[in-house]
Amino acid sequence: MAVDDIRRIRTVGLLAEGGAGKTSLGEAMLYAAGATTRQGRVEDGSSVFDFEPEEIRRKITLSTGFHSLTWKRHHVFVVDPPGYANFLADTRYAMEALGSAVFVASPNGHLKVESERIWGWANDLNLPRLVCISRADREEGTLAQALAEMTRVLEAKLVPIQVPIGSQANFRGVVDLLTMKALLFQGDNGAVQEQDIPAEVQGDADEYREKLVEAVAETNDDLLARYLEGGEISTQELRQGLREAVVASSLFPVVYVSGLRGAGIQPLLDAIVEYLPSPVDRPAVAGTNPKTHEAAERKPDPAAPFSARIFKTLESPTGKLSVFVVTSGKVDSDTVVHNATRDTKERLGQLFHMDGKKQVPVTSAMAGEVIAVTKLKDTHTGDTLCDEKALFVLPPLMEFAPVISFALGLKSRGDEEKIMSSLHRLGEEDAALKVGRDTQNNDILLSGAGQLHVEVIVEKLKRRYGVDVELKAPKVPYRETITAKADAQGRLKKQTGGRGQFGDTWIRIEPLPRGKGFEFVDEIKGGAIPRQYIPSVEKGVIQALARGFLAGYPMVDVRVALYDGSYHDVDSSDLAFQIAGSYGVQNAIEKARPVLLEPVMVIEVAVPEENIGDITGDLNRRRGRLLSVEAKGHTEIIKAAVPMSEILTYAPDLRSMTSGRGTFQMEFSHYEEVPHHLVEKIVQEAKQAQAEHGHAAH
Ligand SMILES: Nc1nc2c(ncn2[C@@H]2O[C@H](COP(=O)(O)OP(=O)(O)O)[C@@H](O)[C@H]2O)c(=O)[nH]1
Ligand SMILES: [Mg+2]
Repeated sequence: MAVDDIRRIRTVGLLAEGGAGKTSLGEAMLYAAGATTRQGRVEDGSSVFDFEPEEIRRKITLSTGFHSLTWKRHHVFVVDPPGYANFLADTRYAMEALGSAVFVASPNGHLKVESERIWGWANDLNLPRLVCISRADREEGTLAQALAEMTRVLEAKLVPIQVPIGSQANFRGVVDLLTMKALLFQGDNGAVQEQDIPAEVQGDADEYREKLVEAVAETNDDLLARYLEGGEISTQELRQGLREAVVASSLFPVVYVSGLRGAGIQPLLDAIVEYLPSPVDRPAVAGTNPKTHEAAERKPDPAAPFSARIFKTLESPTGKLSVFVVTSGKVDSDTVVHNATRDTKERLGQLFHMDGKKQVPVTSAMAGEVIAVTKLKDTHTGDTLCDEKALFVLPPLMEFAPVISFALGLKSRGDEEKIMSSLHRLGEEDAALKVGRDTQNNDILLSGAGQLHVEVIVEKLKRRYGVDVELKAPKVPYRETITAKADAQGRLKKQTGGRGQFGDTWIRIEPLPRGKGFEFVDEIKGGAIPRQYIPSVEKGVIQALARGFLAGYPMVDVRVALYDGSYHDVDSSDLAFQIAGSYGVQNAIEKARPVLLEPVMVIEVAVPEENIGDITGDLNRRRGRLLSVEAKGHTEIIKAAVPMSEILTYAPDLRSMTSGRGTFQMEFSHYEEVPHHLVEKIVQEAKQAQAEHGHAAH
């Protein structure tokens, strides 16, 4: 359906940790609004949001889904992002497109760390939110418990606008605290029938009505004065005051549903159109002028110059699909726009709304609309598109550093080019995927947000591009260095038949501070080695350092000085001096007490406070060094420096230690010497790997 009145647009995300019931709720909303003819289910793979085979197989959302619905002449863009930690980059980017959200929680109010993180992002983005308690047909918990728990963790002003009638199997309706009427569930499409409030919930209803009036009055001076003087506040004034408070993100109304059963969905849709903002209720967005770098802003007003953010890229049967939300102004199909991030022109062809995997053509779009276009030339996730005559660029999207790397085992060498190009295409739609190379054996390294993430990438490689790879154990990029200064001779003298080979070098090696890499110093005086052979020596030295000494890992943080040597008029050559240089440095290293270095990560673990003892104890056993422990609400944030080798497969361990409630992120910090008692094992393993590698090559 074309959208004509911007005040009737809602761009709503379903937000929460994985498993909260977002996708099921989205399906119930579509069905209740008549956008679908039957309610799709995650469990049987019939959800229009989770249509990718990798999602259906796992029964979880891996990538944001989209669908529109129409409710009471409003056009609602429903955005359904993932909630699991491995896929939160997609969630964050989708949130940049939203105008508001429905935050999904459970009847006991317990929130996992992902939910807290997402709530925090919603605060950063200033997103108005309804809190929707779902799964009320199945799970235990009273309204008072849910409120207490969520208020404690989120530190937000939650205010029920409904109280539930019955719970679990007996959950059969809600009291609407604005009309003070019971709404009893009818059928499976979210419909309700209005009745008088049953006696059993009258007490709750009166109590929460009073709290609602008070909460709204507190946000509005006029209403507050009247409330304190005991004056009457009409239901109309209450609605108006509530809407303003919600739009300003100062109150978060709480409602009850069962997504799976479709119970209470029509009142939820009513609340979405009544209380959540339209694009014009949202503040201007801040950015800059890419030419002058001056601060600029754009109002979400159809009359403002056009600007839009690409927040997602995906592959579809019709080619690359770029998804953007219009941040200001209006745009038509077949328009030339400016890519302000890359300073290039881009032609938008046909504009589409997305209904699951279906694309619905539209002729134009205005602020708040979620739009897909195909086959953009050089436009990528995060880019800003704008009017050619009114340049404007939005700030870059949040970066997500990878936390785990796997080497890829190829079924055949010839596949390599195909793998790289396939990975490049997957990288287009997945900002958390990074591709690199192992410096030791040139293996392709796949890095991502966690093991599950990388496994999903491998599945997509196979399904979409027919590329079959296996994941090798995660790799630790060890390094080598020396701890003492030493010097040695490196000499090559060969006399085989005709012309001989001669090169002679004296080399000194000394340690440099961590992170300094490599320095080569030429201290040759009086032509002991002719000028033209000095770069040859350096080349030989570099090659020898790259091959390592103890376990074949690159040697770093050394200064190598060439201070003497000799040559032969006929037998000296570039190659002879390369070899002599490499001999010299190897001989010197042997005397310079070489050691192994290992990468150390800084990890930040967020866990419920009751787990803190287990987590710090476990980090200790992993040779971790505690840096800080900080309470954030009822979550503890533990920061520690831990050797990478000890924390390669942390995700499943953390999951089992915290019953799935902990999350972590980590990044590389620095290199440190491997403790003596561990060196031998690493050296043995490296030698074995090299031997196998060598055999494989034959
Ligand atoms: N009984 C019941 N189960 C639900 C409800 N909502 C979701 N579920 C189930 O909870 C699981 C996770 O739901 P899903 O919608 O995929 O959650 P998401 O990860 O937040 O999108 C699925 O097995 C659903 O069938 C509900 O309202 N009632
Ligand atoms: Mg989902």
